[in-house]
Amino acid sequence: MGDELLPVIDPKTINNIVGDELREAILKGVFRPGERLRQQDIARRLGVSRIPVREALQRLEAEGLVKIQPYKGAVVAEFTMQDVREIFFLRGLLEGTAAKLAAARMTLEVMDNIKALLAQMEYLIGHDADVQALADINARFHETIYKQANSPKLYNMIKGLWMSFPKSSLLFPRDRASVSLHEHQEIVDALLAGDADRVEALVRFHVESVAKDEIEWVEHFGLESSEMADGGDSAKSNT
Ligand code: NI
Repeated sequence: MGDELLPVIDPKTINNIVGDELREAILKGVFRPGERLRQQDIARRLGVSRIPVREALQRLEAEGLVKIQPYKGAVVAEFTMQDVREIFFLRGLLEGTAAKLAAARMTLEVMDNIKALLAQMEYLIGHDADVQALADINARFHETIYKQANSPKLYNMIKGLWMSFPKSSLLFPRDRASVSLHEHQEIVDALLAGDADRVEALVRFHVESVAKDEIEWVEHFGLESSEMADGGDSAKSNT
């Protein structure tokens, strides 16, 4: 045990940490769609060598967040309306299915957690909480339901779709939060009633309803509108 003073860090761990940091920065809009990702700059910012940065960029390319172009190097992937529509369509199908499976396996304990998250969202909206707090509570509400489906592959596919394009492209008018709250309430009521088919239909409707608002917003302001939208009365949120 004499080497305790020299902790060995697995290169795989460094690659994962760099990959997670980069993914988060892209999803949060620190790097914008179309922006160049210079290995050297990123390595310096994260205090690592270029090797884990290169590996992380390759992994993010496989995930669809980064494009590596000849001569130009890595850039943050840009998204079209067709991409947005396709992702929301698949999300509606998968999230509806996960919620239906969850409804059939619901327990009192998980139901209590879901009700508490709904109450927290209502509180946050009533207290004019910041958009990140609303987005977090929304994500936890959905995750808690989908986990109860007990289908890890389905859950990972949903999370993959959530992470498949930069959220900086996704902005909603602030009143979206109250619409979502109402739709969440209906989902909770159907879960309490044990009506799995209704739960599936409501979750699919909820995702489609978010998609509709998102697409209207993007058609109005364009895919790259966050500066303008952040200055106005808008909210970022998953669903
Ligand atoms: Ni939602």
